Amino acid sequence: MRGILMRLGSWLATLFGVSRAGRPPARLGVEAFEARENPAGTVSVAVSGGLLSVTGDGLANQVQVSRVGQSVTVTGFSGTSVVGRATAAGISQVSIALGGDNDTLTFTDSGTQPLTALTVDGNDGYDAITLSGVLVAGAATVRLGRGDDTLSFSGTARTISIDGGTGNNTMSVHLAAGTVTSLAVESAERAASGADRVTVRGSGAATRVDSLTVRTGSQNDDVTIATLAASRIYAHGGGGTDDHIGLYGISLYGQRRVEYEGFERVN
Ligand SMILES: [Ca+2]
Ligand SMILES: [Ca+2]
Repeated sequence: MRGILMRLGSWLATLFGVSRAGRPPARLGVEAFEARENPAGTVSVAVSGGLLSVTGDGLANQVQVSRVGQSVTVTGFSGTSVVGRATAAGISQVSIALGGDNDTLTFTDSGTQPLTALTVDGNDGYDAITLSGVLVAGAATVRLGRGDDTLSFSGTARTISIDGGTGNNTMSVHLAAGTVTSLAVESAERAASGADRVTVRGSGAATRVDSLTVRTGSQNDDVTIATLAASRIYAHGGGGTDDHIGLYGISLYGQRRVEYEGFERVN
């Protein structure tokens, strides 16, 4: 096998040399060059005041963003390069946009003071996004864009807005203790909205959500809301013929309203 591969490589090299000397080489040569040069693209880091912005490109970026104290470090993996300041101090707000293609983001928040805001845009492509230990005094906003995306969110924020966009999305929210005034997990109500799996799980009665909204759009979706205290819960399964919702271990305060519609199966 190894011999065959070596002969194949030698044959390709010969072919490549011949075509360079004669006609322009085919796309094969160009693609191979790009793959070696920049296999997973570039993320750019910019700092303006206390705002740190991380911007991916149209390639499949793999990036980790870590916050310790008020210092944030951006690291690229698997060939993703970081342009700009890899580490910045005095950061109070983080905005991450991954651009197109299938991106992987891990944001690990070990800050002692909450961020004022966190925004994450997955954009097009099948993105895998993990936001761990999030601590935000204002709005945490996540938009997954098109594609079959996976989001895992843990932590808390004053308001949390998650837009799954289209595609078959898996969105898991694990809330820490604390009060969330508004949590919304929504997917577009379109034919291509996709089958979604949404899980919102709290840390018991210490997790209080004043308003919790889940809308999963068309196709068959699965929603679980568990282990938290809420004033108002509203869920809409959208279209689909086999939508499921499970409500477990929920205590109510304030408005004490739980409403759901568009689900064929309820637990
Ligand atoms: Ca990208
Ligand atoms: Ca996406």
